[in-house]
Amino acid sequence: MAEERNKIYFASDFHLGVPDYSKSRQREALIVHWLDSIKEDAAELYLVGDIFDFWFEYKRAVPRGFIRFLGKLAELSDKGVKVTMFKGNHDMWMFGYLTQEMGVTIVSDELIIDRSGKKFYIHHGDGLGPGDAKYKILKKIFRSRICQWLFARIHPNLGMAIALGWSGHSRLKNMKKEVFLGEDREWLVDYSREILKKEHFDYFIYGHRHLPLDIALNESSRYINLGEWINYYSYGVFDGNELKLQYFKQ
Ligand SMILES: [Mn+2]
Repeated sequence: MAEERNKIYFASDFHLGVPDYSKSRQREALIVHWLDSIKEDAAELYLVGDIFDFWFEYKRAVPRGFIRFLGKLAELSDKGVKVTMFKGNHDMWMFGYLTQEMGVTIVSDELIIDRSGKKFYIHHGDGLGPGDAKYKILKKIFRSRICQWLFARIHPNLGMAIALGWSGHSRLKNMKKEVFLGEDREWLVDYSREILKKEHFDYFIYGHRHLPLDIALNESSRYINLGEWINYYSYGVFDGNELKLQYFKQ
């Protein structure tokens, strides 16, 4: 008999596709093992953005690759795991293909959920808090329907090449381990504290920072950053009682 599905899993920033095909395939294999290890006890799975280093859904075509990951995700969904994916700054162009194919829920910005009496605020983490004015403008362009429509008019051989070149700008940065700036300089900590002034959340969960972090904001609220799967293989698991940051080892 299958175990009871009573756990909620969170992970982000797989950046599938970089730094090259073979390294990405190795990472994909590891992710598939992780998904295999959680598929019996997971009630829900939240993939909190930048799962693909670049993803764009054309009306009748999608990017090549990632078939083992997508197949495993479909298997979990078919088994009854509720799968939710967030748009990250690298893969915000998910328009309904994954929903149609495997019932994945796509979240554009923040998602607020209540589970077992705990309140969760979940967001990829891009464009939040003070600073980063350049990206905030870019995000408006990336998210604009007309710009997306225009991009989709470019032949995919060229459009994908441009986009992969662009996303490759941050490739080197993405491969390196991020450094903790201190609680007072971590902008997502700042952003969470601002929200807390108005509304209570037990957990603030983000990706984007590429650094696994678990910081107490006050006696009943925590900031969790899910890290990434290039150096850390970190993920969050909520068992109905507490949320823990863990590290997958094969
Ligand atoms: Mn990222």
